[in-house]
Amino acid sequence: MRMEYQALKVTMTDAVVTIAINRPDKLNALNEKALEELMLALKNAEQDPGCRVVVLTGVGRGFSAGQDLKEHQDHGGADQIGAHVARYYNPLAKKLYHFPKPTIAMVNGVAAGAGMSLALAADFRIGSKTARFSQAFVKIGLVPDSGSSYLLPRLIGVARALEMAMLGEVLDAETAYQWGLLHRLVEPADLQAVTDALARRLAAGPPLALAMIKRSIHRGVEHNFDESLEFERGLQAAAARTEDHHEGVAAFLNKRAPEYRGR
Ligand code: T3D
Repeated sequence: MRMEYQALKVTMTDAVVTIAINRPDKLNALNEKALEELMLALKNAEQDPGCRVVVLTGVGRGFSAGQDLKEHQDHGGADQIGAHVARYYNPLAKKLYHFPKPTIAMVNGVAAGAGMSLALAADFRIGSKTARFSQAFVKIGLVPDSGSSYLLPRLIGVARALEMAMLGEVLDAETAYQWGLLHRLVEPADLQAVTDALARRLAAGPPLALAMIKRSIHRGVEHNFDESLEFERGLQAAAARTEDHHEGVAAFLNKRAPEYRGR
């Protein structure tokens, strides 16, 4: 179904849905419209059987500068913040983190506050050399939200996460890559092509197995070794019953590329 969005640009090429936050003058700061539409676009992509991969990015020179602080102030944000996070940010962070298809954050520019949290919740982060990251919350007397307190120490370690969260400094792309925040670091001119190549590769993978891999890796960081073994065993039994598994083995044995159908 084709949707008209006000705060997003949503496009689909082959099996890849790209969701771009489209408030470039505000570095794609998140107002209520953008938050509502992000949730809607993700739900649509989840339900669309033709979509196999989602790319999240920003229009212009920013990825997302987090909560729109003008709207936050105009709406009496300080008093409403708990309810606002519960209504918008937490469901969005959960939707993205648990999304049953591969997700890529194409980090074109600054990702700050909850904008950084969204990038962290994606499976892959491909960064241009113009990417920057800031746990900006502390700069306005707030604390990491939208999953940053959970995801950041797991991605870069407790010491670095504390440094980012307590100082709120802007991390450049090179350092973000060295710290493991970015999977790939590319020239701005190559960002789209490198992201497209990864997205196409993921889109050609076995969708059911990819969804199960994500669940199992997430489960692995949340549970102990013995529980993870048992969870893996259950998923493996389910994966082995898919047509895609049989196709993968047949393709290997016949020395041809597999054609996965998500069945
Ligand atoms: O209500 C709730 O639920 C609260 C939830 C909170 C979650 C959060 O995300 S809290 C954190 C919110 N974000 C920030 O505190 C970041 C604020 N922005 C910055 O620190 C800087 O803009 C950046 C480091 C991100 C980028 O700096 P720079 O120098 O590249 O750009 P700039 O000149 O500061 O910004 C360009 C424009 O975007 C500017 O507008 P103007 O003056 O050209 O009209 C600036 O005001 C606007 N902008 C940037 N960030 C925001 C924003 N406008 C509204 N909200 C923003 N977050």
